[in-house]
Amino acid sequence: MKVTFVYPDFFQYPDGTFMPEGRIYLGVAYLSAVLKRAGHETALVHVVEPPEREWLLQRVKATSPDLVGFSSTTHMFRHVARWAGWLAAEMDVPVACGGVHPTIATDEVAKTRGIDFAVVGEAEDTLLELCEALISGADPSGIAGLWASRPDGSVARNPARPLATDLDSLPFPDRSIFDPALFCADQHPRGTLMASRGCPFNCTYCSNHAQKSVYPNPEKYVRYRSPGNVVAEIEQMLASDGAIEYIRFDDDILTTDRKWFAELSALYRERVRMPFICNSRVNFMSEELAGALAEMGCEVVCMGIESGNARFREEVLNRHMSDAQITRAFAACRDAGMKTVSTNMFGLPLEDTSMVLDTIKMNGRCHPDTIQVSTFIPYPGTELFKLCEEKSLIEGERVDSIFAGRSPLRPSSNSWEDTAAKSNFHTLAYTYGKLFDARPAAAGRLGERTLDGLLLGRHASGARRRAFERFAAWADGRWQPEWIKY
Ligand code: B12
Ligand code: SF4
Repeated sequence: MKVTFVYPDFFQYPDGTFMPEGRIYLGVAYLSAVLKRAGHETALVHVVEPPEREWLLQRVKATSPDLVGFSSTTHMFRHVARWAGWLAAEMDVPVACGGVHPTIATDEVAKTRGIDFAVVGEAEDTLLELCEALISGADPSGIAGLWASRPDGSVARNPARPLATDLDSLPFPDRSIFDPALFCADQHPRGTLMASRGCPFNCTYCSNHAQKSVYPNPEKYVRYRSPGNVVAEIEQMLASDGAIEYIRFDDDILTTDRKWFAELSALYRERVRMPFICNSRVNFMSEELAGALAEMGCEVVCMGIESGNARFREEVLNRHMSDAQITRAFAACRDAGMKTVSTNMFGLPLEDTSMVLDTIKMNGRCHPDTIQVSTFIPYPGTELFKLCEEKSLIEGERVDSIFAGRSPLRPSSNSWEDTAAKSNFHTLAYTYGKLFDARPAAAGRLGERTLDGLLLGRHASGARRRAFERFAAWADGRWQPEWIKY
């Protein structure tokens, strides 16, 4: 059987233009590997910019598929839904859709015209079973993890199958279906892989807890491959792609299990010895771990700050970490010689301008080399989505990216101060950073209070606004380090 995957891979800038991503996506690469191992054929239509109808139809038809498989995040689903309609009007081929969005919003996907099967959760076994049923002519509507549209318009809803726990039994991802000609520049020197699956935390804005909740064995959500299996995949990747200059571990947190990480680290040092980038979490970071990461070859660590307001983090975001833990984690990485990236959100529900400023100032204290700032988007099935619904905050359409500068939420403030804080996030964070380090410290504190006062002060708004704009024009880019890739 021939399965053609269609993978949308672009995001939108604030001005409405689209940026092609053009990256390897392991979800589809794993599925392709499992299908090929079972004797099936696969193809990929890698969609790196919003396509014309004819372009997409021609590409899919050219692969002569027996099954088309769309992959979709929440952001991409409005595109995928439209494309599935195009296919339904032109082709007589069964269509499945899997990925994060079908996992957490299965009902919406299953009801979409042109989608015959919505696939819940990790799908290596589900997709294989679906292919076998389609070949043998068996009724697929009872396959675990599959929501199947019946001819009478009803939907057969089969809960997710238990999480597979032996990740070593999976073949290495099939990267060969990706055409390097479509890669963005960042992808070429980067060897991307995942050494584990899942995250033990339940941050209320992140789709992890919603994804975890669909499985009958959620306690098994965090799983590790054996270090030998991970290193063997890296060796295979390096042997087949001479352009790779560094490794990117895409695991949500690479450092959750100390013992496993120590074994991986020893093997990586012995057999790979290549610089790498990974994600960690401040509550795992210590001087000791930072030293171990640096020694292993880690050059960049990405960690979430998300909100600089301690109470909000604790009570609304379910992120249990103190301000001191955050600053110490960034300092530990820096002292060990690694670069750091902080990830942050604004536009969170119940967030006011002073809380945006808390996040900015926390970045000032942490001195990350690169500060990623995104707009909060509520994902279906998450706790924060429920809160947004309870408070009737959702009023707009879904957007294609967390970097589009838009959100479907009613803005918590329309004041110039709020807009100014958000649009000058980097300038402010790096300026506060300078003030926190200033000597004498009293001069720094005076500068901090002055800057706070421009955005939060009670004095007449017009004069403050003019003063802020003068400051922002002067400080823009002044202290900002070069943007690092992560
Ligand atoms: C690598 C990664 C990326 C890559 C690849 C994108 C992608 N499609 O996942 C890049 C860098 C491009 C990326 C970009 C973005 N990402 Co990202 N990313 C990840 C990350 C860290 C790993 C994904 C991965 O490879 N997982 C491993 C594979 C094996 O698991 P999987 O993806 O779930 O795939 C399995 C199933 O879903 C299913 N499946 C998947 N596709 C298909 C297709 C078919 C036909 C079938 C049957 C089944 C199926 O089978 C797969 C194998 O078991 C995840 C977090 C995570 N831990 O999953 C976030 C994650 C997917 N990203 C997220 C976000 C928000 C983004 C961005 C929006 C950020 C932005 N730029 O604005 C963009 C959006 C990109 C887009 N086109 O929509 C969110 C998505 C939330 C949501 N509800 O949509 C996630 C879940 C992070 C989070 N925890 O919130 N991301
Ligand atoms: S720690 Fe990161 S990946 Fe894990 S639940 Fe929180 S935001 Fe998601």
